[in-house]
Amino acid sequence: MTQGQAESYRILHEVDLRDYLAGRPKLVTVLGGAPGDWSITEVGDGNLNLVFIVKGARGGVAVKQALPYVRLVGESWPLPLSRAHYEYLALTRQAELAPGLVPSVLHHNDALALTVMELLEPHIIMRKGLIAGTQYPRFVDDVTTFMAQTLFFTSDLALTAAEKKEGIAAFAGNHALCKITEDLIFTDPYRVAEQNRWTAPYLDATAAALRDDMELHVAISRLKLKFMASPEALIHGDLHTGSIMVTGSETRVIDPEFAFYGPMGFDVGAVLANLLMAYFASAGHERAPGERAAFEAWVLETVESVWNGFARKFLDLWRAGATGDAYPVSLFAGEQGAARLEAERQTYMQRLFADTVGFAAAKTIRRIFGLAHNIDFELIEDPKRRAISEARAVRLARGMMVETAAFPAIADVTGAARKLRDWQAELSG
Ligand code: SR1
Ligand code: MG
Repeated sequence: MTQGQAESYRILHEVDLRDYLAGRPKLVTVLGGAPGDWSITEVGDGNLNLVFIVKGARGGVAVKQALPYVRLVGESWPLPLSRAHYEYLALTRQAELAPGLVPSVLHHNDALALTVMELLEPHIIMRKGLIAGTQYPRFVDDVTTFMAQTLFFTSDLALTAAEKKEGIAAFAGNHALCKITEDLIFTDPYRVAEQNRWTAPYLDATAAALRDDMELHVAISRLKLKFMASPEALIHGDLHTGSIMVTGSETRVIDPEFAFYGPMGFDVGAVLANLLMAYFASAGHERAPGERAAFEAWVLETVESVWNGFARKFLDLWRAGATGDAYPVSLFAGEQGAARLEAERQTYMQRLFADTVGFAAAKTIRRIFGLAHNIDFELIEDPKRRAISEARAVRLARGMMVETAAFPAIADVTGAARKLRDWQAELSG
């Protein structure tokens, strides 16, 4: 699968890419027809990479190539090409652990930082579907299976201590991508940073308040430390709704270039935060009051089902066969041991839920005050309407981060979101 190690990196433009693919017999077979007739379109709308859709007479492929810099910002922000290697490693591992829930890799070239994957068609980026008000009936079951399987089977509950440490080592070099998260999510939104932006002038006072809010600074710093110092499992690392492709009947998780061994709650929190942002953005997309009420109810039900489904599946895996070195079976013998271990499992899940709530809050605030925003809010054209939706999300997020104990169950999160649906923030300007 991996080839071309001797090759040196160059950015592949359309002509080079056509030649490159034409030189790989397996890919020629997938595409079919004459290479000169293949259509090649660059469609990347993410923050970091080039993405090409290539179509031939028989089929299509998606080609992703890492750039040596952050695409969103430009060459002034260099970024290691090695992220393509970690993404390939993660995709391969996730495909073993959650078959059918990630795109299959057809070819990878480390030197070119290039990966060729199956073309997902007619899948769309879930975030775009949510903005359009579409409900996805497969999503809960698929995303909870993906998270339970990938997180449980790469944790100390399933792995031996040696296997786990090998896993940590294999991804330890992906620290430049972790640093992006450490800066953009856990630091910049809470201080003056050149790249920060928000819906001005309406959120000027809220942005200033975040910079002075010491309770929030303590809470975000605790979360940052947890992110940096808790190698619990192989996490996707950027599991927002832009990293999920869907149809009515299929779900695929894409883009794990931020993967490393980190806290599980960071992935689960990312999914919940992005659903909650879709919920708050929805008011800004409605053309008539109440028009999207059914969709909004579905989003909140989905938030609840994602946590509940994930927790149930994770616990089922743990009960069915904990092969890892954590919680040795020999320490929990007999009926009394079994009961005590079950109580401990519940305590573990409660702690994981609190992490999830905190990380979900962090993922929300970064999208409203940091560098990288999301189109759920950005596509609300009227800035005042956008600011109203964003302010509701921020109010919930601050509570979730600073008073996490006030959200002991997922229904507390959705209940608070529901109450904020029509809250009128006092805006600046
Ligand atoms: C500079 S990269 C900005 C963001 O894009 C990615 O999708 C990650 O979320 C990252 O934080
Ligand atoms: Mg991405």
